[in-house]
Amino acid sequence: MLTRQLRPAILNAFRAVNLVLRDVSTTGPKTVKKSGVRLGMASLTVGALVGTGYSIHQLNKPRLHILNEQTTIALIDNVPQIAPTKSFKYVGDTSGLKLTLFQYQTCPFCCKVRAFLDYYGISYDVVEVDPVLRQATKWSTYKKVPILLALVDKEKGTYQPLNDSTMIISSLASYLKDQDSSTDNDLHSVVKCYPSMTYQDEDGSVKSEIMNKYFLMFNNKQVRDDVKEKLNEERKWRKWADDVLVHDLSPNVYRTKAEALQAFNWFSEVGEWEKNFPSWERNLIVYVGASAMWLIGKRLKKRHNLKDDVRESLYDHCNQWTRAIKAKGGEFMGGKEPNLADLAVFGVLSSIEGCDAFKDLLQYSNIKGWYFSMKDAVKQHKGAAF
Ligand SMILES: N[C@@H](CCC(=O)N[C@@H](CS)C(=O)NCC(=O)O)C(=O)O
Repeated sequence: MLTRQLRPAILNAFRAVNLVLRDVSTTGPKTVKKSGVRLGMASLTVGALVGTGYSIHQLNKPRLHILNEQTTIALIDNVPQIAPTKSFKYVGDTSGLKLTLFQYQTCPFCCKVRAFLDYYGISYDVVEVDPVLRQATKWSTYKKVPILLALVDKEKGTYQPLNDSTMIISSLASYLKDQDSSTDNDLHSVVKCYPSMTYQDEDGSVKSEIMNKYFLMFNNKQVRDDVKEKLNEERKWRKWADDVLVHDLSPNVYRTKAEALQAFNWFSEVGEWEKNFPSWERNLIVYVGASAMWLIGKRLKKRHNLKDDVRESLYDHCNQWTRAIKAKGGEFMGGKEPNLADLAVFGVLSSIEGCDAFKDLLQYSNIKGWYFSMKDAVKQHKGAAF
């Protein structure tokens, strides 16, 4: 969960370390090296604090929306060949898709996409992105993860990039739904149904919003009223996962300094940072990241109106979710089988599985039964049958 608030803090610290390394390598006598290291350490601390302060200031600024235009994510043919960090191949995959997911292993939005792909048994490659330098996604103008690349023309080497977890899931679900029908169906046509609308933030930076992203596309087919009702509910809870549940995560996993450090060590373990990044960089992300996120977590708690004891907000929201499932009488929100809302909520929660907050959540809320049924369904690719 390395968010946009954390990047400036780590980047400042990263620059400070570069300064240290430069000083040490370009100066001769020991005394000069020592002062270089001291200067670097001071810069690292100041850099991290300035970055954190700036990030907190950014959090408090109101957003200004000015609509500009609508654009579709274009097809591209100039993606550099990046070796995948991992590959997941499912024997029964009949989707015909060739996908590469650019991700951070514990980003809740990336976890949502993986939950979807794993549940439906769709094969994919993973490229683990360095959260500080983000070298692996430099080819894209989109500055976040997840990004999913779908190969649409093998001969020409043309790819369809998909940005934003919800848009990725909606477009793939819409595309796959029509696979067995006679309708002429290609991924780029589906993507055209999810145009981006750009607007300007107060600081002048251009941001974008993806339209229709919670909607599935039915290619002009008639949808029965009872199905429409189910789709409305699915959409409502998918949005709830993004707008409500996800905001419980940071204040909970970074609640104390010790928990923040524990969380970052777990991110490092599952993201294999020791293998993927140099150890000084891994340590920098862990220690500066944990301190910065501990501070930022407190601001996020206020911003999202979480209870004084942030655990209570997490338990309340998870109990709200399980109550809604119980009221419908099924095992999942989707009934006997999970729907896209189940997969979204599961994906979001799975991103904190190794954190203390998750252990507490299992113990003090009603989520455990549903969560492990979901985990089982995803692990066994139960959706592949549909
Ligand atoms: N709405 C997006 C949010 C994606 C997002 O915020 N991702 C974070 C990581 S959890 C990110 O990439 N932040 C920018 C950064 O780390 O530099 C989605 O659903 O995919």
